[in-house]
Amino acid sequence: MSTATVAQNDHKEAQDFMPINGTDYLELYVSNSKQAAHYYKTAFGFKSLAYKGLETGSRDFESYVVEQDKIRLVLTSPLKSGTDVGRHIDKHGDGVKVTALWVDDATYAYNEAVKRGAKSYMEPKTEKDEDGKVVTSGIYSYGEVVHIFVERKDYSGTFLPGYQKWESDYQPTSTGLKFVDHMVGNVNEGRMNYWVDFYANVMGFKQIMSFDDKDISTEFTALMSKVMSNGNGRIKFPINEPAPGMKKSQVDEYLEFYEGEGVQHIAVATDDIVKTVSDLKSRGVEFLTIPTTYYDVLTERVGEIDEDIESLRKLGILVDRDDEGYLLQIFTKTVQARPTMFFEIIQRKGATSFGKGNFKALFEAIEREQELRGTL
Ligand code: TYF
Ligand code: FE
Repeated sequence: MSTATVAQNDHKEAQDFMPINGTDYLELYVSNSKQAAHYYKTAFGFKSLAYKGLETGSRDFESYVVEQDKIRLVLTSPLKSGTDVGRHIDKHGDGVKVTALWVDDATYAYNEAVKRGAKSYMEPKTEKDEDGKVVTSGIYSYGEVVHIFVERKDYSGTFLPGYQKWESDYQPTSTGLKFVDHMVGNVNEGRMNYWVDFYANVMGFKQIMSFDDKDISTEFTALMSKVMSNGNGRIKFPINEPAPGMKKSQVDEYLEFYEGEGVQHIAVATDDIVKTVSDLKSRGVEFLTIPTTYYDVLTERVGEIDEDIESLRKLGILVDRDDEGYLLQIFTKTVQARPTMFFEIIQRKGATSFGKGNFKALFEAIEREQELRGTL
């Protein structure tokens, strides 16, 4: 069976034992948080939001928080040697450490998850400042990635207690990025189903899609992927594992260079992908390119769409259709020294799928990058 399957997604939120309102923030451990923050502002159109570091009494770590619409990135670096953050960076390079999930009750979420088998990262703790209180708790996921539950219903501050507002005269205009659509993990060969079961059992997520190595393969490389979603669909976690192929797949390359399992891509939504991608390109963000012959048969493949095909061709934006509508998507090149994490820009026009019709063109584009790196 090589067909993508869409499971029924009609379960009531009331039956969800783990209600999640959305992604609260993503924290990246990086080797230079100050410059990373500048990069996300300048290149991606984020704005300065909050800061903690020496000036706020944080002696060991410095974190810059940037924001664009509902997306918040926390960029953290150590201020001295010998820290666990430093060890994480030494092993993995820059990458996502925390996927924070916005919940109404972080104690309840933690207790439910741990009761169902999650490994504890942080017991529920309450932090207060003049703007109220926040409760956070945390569990481990694949690799060294953790989920932190954030309960902020009694908080009106800028970000979290411990942070001060980051005042900056430099606030680039938005590029139209709105929210995190999905976040993809790469796990070791043979471990995809383990993590699928983890999200089902521990978090109450449902599998909404599955791609096998026949769906996701080129002449040379293959991988498998299953998509887990929470009840309201605001959290979607595809999980990839490498599949045997003639050459080293992108997932193998990731696992080798990240030295373990981790977050492969963060897909961010826009409601005007042509404008967003034009903007990002003009600010220096680099995207994977595909042969322009892709556009010769595009209308034949996906039917009529609202966008001008010539604009899509110029920008290299991909299109795919499912039963519910269509989507437009494009992928950046990897964004740090190691060939590990990248971003996807996605605009959904009804479609709830992930661009299966583009997998071949996309994976061939990735293989061309791997070829240049000598890692294929
Ligand atoms: O998230 C997805 O499933 C799509 C396609 O290594 C994809 O963005 C899947 C695997 C991969 C890169 C992109
Ligand atoms: Fe994706």
